[in-house]
Amino acid sequence: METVQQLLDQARAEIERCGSTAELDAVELRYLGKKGAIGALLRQIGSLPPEQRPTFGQAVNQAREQIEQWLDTRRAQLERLELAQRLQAERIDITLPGMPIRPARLHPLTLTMRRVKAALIGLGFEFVEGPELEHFRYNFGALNYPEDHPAMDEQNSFHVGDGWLMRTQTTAIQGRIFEQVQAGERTLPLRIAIIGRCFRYENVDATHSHTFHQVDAFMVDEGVSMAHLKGTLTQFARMMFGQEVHVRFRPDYFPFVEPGVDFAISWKGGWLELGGAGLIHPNILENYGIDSERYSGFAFGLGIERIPMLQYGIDDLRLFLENDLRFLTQFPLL
Ligand code: FA5
Repeated sequence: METVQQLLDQARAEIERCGSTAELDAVELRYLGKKGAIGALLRQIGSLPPEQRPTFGQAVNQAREQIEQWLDTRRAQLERLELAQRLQAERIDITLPGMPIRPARLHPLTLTMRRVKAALIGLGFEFVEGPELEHFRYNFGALNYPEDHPAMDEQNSFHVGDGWLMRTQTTAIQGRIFEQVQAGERTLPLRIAIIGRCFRYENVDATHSHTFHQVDAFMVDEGVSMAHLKGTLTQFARMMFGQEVHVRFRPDYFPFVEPGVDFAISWKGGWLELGGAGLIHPNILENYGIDSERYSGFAFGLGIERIPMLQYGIDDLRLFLENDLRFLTQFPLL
């Protein structure tokens, strides 16, 4: 009997010392498990004199019930404690302000292209789309390039094969539109504009990229002259840069215009070239069956990147392609 009492005292002390339900499980196994201390006592019964066996058996059974009860009580305490600890650890402070959702914004080039588009639509141009993967026939062929013109050199284009290349200029749309005129799908007069990506095999630097954007616009009607071109580009420049802006036209050569000019605007005491322009070469009109005695047209093509570069003081156009948020988030939302 003394051993049973000792066992009980020991069990009670151990149960009280348990700091977690896991420790309690281990104690339970040591006393009540198959190979536990209670089982060992019961197995001793056989070695006792028969008259002692019932009392001993009863004492051991009572001891087991007692241990079970202590275990239950202690388990309930420990479970409450552990739940409280978990709740504390996983606590969510619902009074903290939430994570702000950053408003999406438009890319500075998109902002610029929207303004360019609005200005030209305001001047009566209809915007059309053209493919970025273009055929040599439209990118160069239809545009009156002499056979050996250096601009057609492989160096300047990304050739895809079978006469296909990534368009190097949005002027490539002209041949497609003139074909529509020839097919009777469009009628003169025309006032067409296109804006989009162009690609050139370039040595990339702060002002030249392999991928950039252009806007082209052209008009064909009876009696279209350089005066219309200059008036249109002057008005466009005012809409984009303000009433005070000055424009400059200087002679330049492009195979698809005659005469050809480069177009610049006044900027910070100097001039900034935006692109090229001129009267559509009569050869092109004639190639598509348009009577160049009766009809004439002007065309211009401008780089887009230059515009936000000078408006926002950006000195490297590669920033437009890098998609670095530190750069992109500096622009107005709209
Ligand atoms: C042209 O591309 C002609 N198609 C423009 C034209 C249209 C002339 C209609 C006459 C009539 P140019 O190669 O100069 O011309 O390019 C026009 C503008 O596109 C340049 O002034 C520049 O602003 C921009 N540009 C050209 N190449 C790049 C480049 N690699 N990276 C960034 N911008 C470029």
